[in-house]
Order: sequence, then C-alpha cells, then structure tokens
Amino acid sequence: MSTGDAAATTLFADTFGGAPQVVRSAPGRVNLIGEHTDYNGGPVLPFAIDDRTHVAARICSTPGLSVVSSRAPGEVVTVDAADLQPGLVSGWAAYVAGAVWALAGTGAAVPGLEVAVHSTVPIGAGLSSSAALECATLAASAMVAGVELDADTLARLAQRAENDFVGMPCGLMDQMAVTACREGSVLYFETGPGTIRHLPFDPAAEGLEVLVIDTRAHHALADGEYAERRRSCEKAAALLGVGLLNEVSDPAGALDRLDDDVLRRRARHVFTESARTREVVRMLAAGPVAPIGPLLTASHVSLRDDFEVSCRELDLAVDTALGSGALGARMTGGGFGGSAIALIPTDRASVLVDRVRSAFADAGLAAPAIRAVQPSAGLL
Ligand code: GAF
Repeated sequence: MSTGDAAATTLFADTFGGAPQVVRSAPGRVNLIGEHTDYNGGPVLPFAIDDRTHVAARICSTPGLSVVSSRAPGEVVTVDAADLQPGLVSGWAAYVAGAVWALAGTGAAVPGLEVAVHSTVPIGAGLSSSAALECATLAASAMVAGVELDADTLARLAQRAENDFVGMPCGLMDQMAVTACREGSVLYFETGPGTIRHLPFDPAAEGLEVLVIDTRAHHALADGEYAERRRSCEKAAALLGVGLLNEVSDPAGALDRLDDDVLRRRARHVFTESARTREVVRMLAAGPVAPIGPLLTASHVSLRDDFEVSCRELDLAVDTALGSGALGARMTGGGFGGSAIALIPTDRASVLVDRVRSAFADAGLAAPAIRAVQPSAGLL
C-alpha cells in the first residue's frame, strides 16, 4: 500500500472506525501545452504529476454521505441523500458529492457512503486538485457500488460533476489527464474526436527537467473569467458558422471575418495554440524534447496577450525562468494565478529557483513553491 493510501486508510479508521472497502487515488497534472483549447474541440498535452488524492470509502447503512479530509481531520461533513443535488453542497465536499451524484445519474444504485480523503495536490495551484478529487471519488464509489466504468466514461462523469454540480464550466482535459495519463508519457488528447495517444516524454534523458513554479496567487475572479472566455469562444464560433472553433477549416480567413477585436484575439489564441500543440506532438514523436522550448514560450505570450488569462505573478515567473536559462516557459492550467512550468537544463535549475525566489521577494510577492515534476501514473 502506498503512503498516501495508508494515510487515507488511517484517517478513515480514526474517523469512522474499522477499515475502508476500497482506496483509489488520482494525480494532479500539469499541461505541457494546449491551453484553453479543450472546450474548443482542440488538442491538449498534459501529464500527471506525483502529487495524488487518495479516497478511502465504505458502504454504510445511512443513505447520503459522510466525508472527512486530512486537511480538516476533525470535521466530518454530512450530506443527506435528499441534498445530493446541484447547489445544495458547497466547499471542497461538493466535488465528492458531485461525483457521487454523477454516478447516481447513470441509474446506478449508489449506497450511503463513508469517505476519507487524503491529498498532496495543492489547492488553487492550477494543478487539477478538483479533477483528482472527483475522479478518485468516482472510482472508489463505483467500485463499492459494483459499477464498472471505463476511463473515458469515468472522466466524462467527473466533468459532469464539475460542470453541473459544482458549477464550473470546464472542458474535459483535467479529468481525462488524471484518469488516463501514464508514467513516463504525456497524454495527447484530441478533444474533438475524443482520441488519445501516449507519447513517451523523458526530459531527464537529455539533461533537462520540468519545474513547476506555484506562484501561490489565486485571483477571486478566476471562475467568472474562465466562463467568460468560454462564452467568447462560443460566440466567435457561432459567428463563423461552426459549433466549435477547431472545426474552422481556414483559420486565417476566419480571423479576417471577425470584426470584434476581442473575439478575434480569443479565436487567434485558440487557432495558434492548437497548431503549436500539434507541432509539439510532431516534435516529441520525432525525438528530442529540447526543441519544443520556444513553442512553450510562444504559448505563454498568446495566453498573456490574446487570451488575457495570465497575471503579474505568472508573467514574472515565466520571464525570470527564461532569463535564468529555461528553454521555454509558460503558465499552465486555466490561469489568473496558479502555476507556471519551465523546461530547463538540470544544471541550471538551482539558478532558476534562486532567481525566481529573489524576483518574487523584490516585487513584494509571497514566496513561490518550486519543484521538479516527472510524468507519473494516472488513476490507480
Ligand atoms: C482548467 C479547465 F478545467 C480545463 O478544462 C482547461 O480548460 C484549462 O483550464 C485550460 O486549458 O484547468
């Protein structure tokens, strides 16, 4: 049993007494490239990291849910069966309740559950703590309910939990990443046709590493701004006569047909980011990792200037990383705070860490958390 599974099991025993029937875990993720493309039918290229969320569960005789987290070990949240409805559960327990609600929505007979959660995925860092909690809960609750779910169905149910129960209109990247990623690979997910491919990704073989810089910035407007970007893309697609922006066959001509400057820039980001992502896929399939660096940086520039989802902290992290020898750097995830990634020669990593810390201190910002990540396993 892994340390995380053991921690969830101990929390379960301390809270509810006895042992859980199952323990499942799902990782956080970083996205190498392909940002704000998933709800536009475009490609994404995430990989799982080794921070995980572990969910221990057991059927109980009382309908509804009793949930505890190692982040607040003394506080058991109870949800009556009648309250397992969108809008009636708030806070972190909504992700657990939403997952159980989505499973029940398949027609499965979901029993009353006791659930203990232990997670090392940082919250608000743009590393998919929500999807990890939803997917691990779905996997655990399906198992105790005797329901078999394939990876694709599980990811889509988790997305439904987040869209319709929690109320965040996310795409499918995060749930698919935490479910389907494999150790040593990035996940090439073409969200339009729904195809996935695992591409080996081994920066260490070239003396490189991927650093995650968690800026610790989390802007309160983030969810509203995300929804607004999604609406803009849908509006641009409707004006161009397609369902999703990635269905446009002639991106350059399409941009000329968009009169509104903001919509044109939003669409331009989606078109150029999709092209960059497929170019990175082509490069990784051909061999070395190092040449993808400039495409990562171009992605950041597009997210900053055209899509306008970066912020001061992310720009500072990226600019300082590039000035410290990174081959490429970009924000990762939805933006408005959260984390940046940098691809850097391992022998320059400590220089980057020192310089980013100093730059944040000089700017009067809280100290960022910086560490190397390796492509890790998905749902276990
Ligand atoms: C968030 C969302 F949850 C994803 O679906 C994706 O849109 C991402 O932002 C941006 O690429 O993580």
